[in-house]
Amino acid sequence: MSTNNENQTQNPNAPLAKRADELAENPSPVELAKDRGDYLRGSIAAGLDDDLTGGIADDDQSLIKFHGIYQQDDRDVRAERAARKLEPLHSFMIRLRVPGGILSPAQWLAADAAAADLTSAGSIRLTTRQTLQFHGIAKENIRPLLQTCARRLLDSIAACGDVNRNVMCSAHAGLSPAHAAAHDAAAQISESLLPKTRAYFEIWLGEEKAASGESAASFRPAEPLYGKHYLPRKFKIAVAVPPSNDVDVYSQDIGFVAVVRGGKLRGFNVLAGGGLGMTFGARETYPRLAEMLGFCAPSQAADVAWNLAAIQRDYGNRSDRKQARFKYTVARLGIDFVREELHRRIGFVLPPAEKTPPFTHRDDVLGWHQREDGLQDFGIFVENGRIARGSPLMEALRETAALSCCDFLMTPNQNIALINIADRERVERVFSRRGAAQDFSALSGMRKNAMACVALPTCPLAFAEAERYLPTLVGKLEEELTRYDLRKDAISIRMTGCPNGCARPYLGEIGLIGKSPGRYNLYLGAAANGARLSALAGRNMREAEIVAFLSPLFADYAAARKDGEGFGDFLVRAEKVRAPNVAADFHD
Ligand code: SRM
Ligand code: SF4
Repeated sequence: MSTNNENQTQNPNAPLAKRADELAENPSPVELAKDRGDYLRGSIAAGLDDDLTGGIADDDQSLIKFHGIYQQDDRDVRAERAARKLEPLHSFMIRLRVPGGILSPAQWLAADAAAADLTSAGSIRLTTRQTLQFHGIAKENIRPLLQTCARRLLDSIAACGDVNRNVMCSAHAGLSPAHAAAHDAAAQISESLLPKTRAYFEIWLGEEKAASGESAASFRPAEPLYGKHYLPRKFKIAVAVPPSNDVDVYSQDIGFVAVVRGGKLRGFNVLAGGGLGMTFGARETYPRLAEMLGFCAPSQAADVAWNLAAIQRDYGNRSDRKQARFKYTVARLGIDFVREELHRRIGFVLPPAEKTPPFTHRDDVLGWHQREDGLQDFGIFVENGRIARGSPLMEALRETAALSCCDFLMTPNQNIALINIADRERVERVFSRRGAAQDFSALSGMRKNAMACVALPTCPLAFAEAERYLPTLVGKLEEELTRYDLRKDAISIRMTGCPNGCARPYLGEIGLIGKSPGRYNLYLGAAANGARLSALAGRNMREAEIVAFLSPLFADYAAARKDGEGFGDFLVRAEKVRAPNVAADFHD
């Protein structure tokens, strides 16, 4: 596997950061909030009872993220409310933790009820990390919502915050025993890296706090991995099963690539140091692909992940949050140093990576798929992951869940698949009765491979629209694609409202990053299989400029591509764009 990160890292013997139970020098404000937070409690519980405001205190806004919750406000009405001297229209977003993305029918029904009864948005938003979010939750509804979920063994622990986030795993878990074993490994990794504090259970589920609390050292189970200050920054892990790279394994802090022999999971090639976020105008921030560390057995995966997270805990930057992700730690220390440090901590040496089939695609199987074990899966296209209140899809999913005839798999492409179906006709009847049957052949290849982040109106960091606008732009581009007979081609397009990279746009063959309302930077040339980042091709472009820029490239692609060559790969081969050689080149 060759990526544009090779030869990138050196070992400048950077000084050790403080351990997580000590306070860093020049700690960032979030480090101070964690320090004061008493293992993620802060004054969250008291803030919930304060009905003078719809929001919560500053420190608690940092701590509540570790519980999978964000304070937000409706940006569509922010200016109007400010003019009327009202506080912003606060509400909360909750993101569930669903390792590998699979929900039982009862869990789907719980999520559906929570969205319908306890949120103003009424929608379920599937995310790019195989889980779901609820938007528009009033402060007083957070507890009831989390309790509704808990009754079906669902939680939002560590879905956000400076901890290991939702662990992803290649979609279609039911495809083979190797896929199932990979899912088990993802679940074990998730479990082993979960925070141990009881704060979530006390604040949201009414568990009584132990008399002396966790802050009394003698009673404290404490946080064996995270310590008092948790990780310096969010931390992300995915398990990929080649030839599918639907999880975008190179973009993860740690990536596990399944090695399958004779239909059985033999182990994983382990990658470290990927991540996508950057800040405009800050060259020292950049997207970066993960580098290879070596091979481990399935039973070693959780230990390897735990110890890599511990290396980040001890060496990561706790002063500057823009330099705090593991990718910068790996770039600063060098991958060889990280490997040696890992070996020292786990007490054995990872053998070299093993050969795996190349990654060939990242898209989902839409429509019906007959499996070898006789069961069927049904992949459903969900535009940008939004399942709207009262939509035919929402109704059909609810009715199917009530039949208890399948499981629900949320994919890394913001889609959903009903899996493990024995009776196809039963599901088809529901979808057709509810008007939710989809004609997948009518969808263009680009639309099926489009992803947009949430952006406006809820995301406080958005400079431009994404989810609400990408479908319109795709419509305009489809007209150009049709002219060159490319309508069916699977060209990936990904849009975000800011450079943080939530829809993994730097790995889209076409990436659009919001600069300001209606204007986007254009990135081109990422590999179709996700192993190469894209490069900046245009700045501050409006819709007409984007379409005019891409149309001749579509014409060239149609005329001169090789058999099976992806759009991004063609652009690089034909020297229409220069892909960055190393991540630090990204801005040039
Ligand atoms: Fe993200 C922050 C939404 C996947 C990089 N992301 C946010 C916040 C929470 C805004 C905030 O901090 O207040 C967004 C909430 C919007 C809203 O109103 O719902 C948000 N991120 C999302 C989701 C929902 C996008 C989507 O449309 O699906 C994804 C939820 C994933 C999940 O289920 O856990 C989501 N975010 C990602 C990804 C992709 C991935 O993980 O595979 C990335 C790039 C990969 C990476 O982390 O390097 C990503 N989000 C960020 C960053 C930049 C991090 C960085 O290293 O600089 C931020 C901002 C931050 O952390 O400071 C951010
Ligand atoms: Fe918000 Fe930016 Fe993430 Fe989009 S990419 S959801 S605008 S943080």
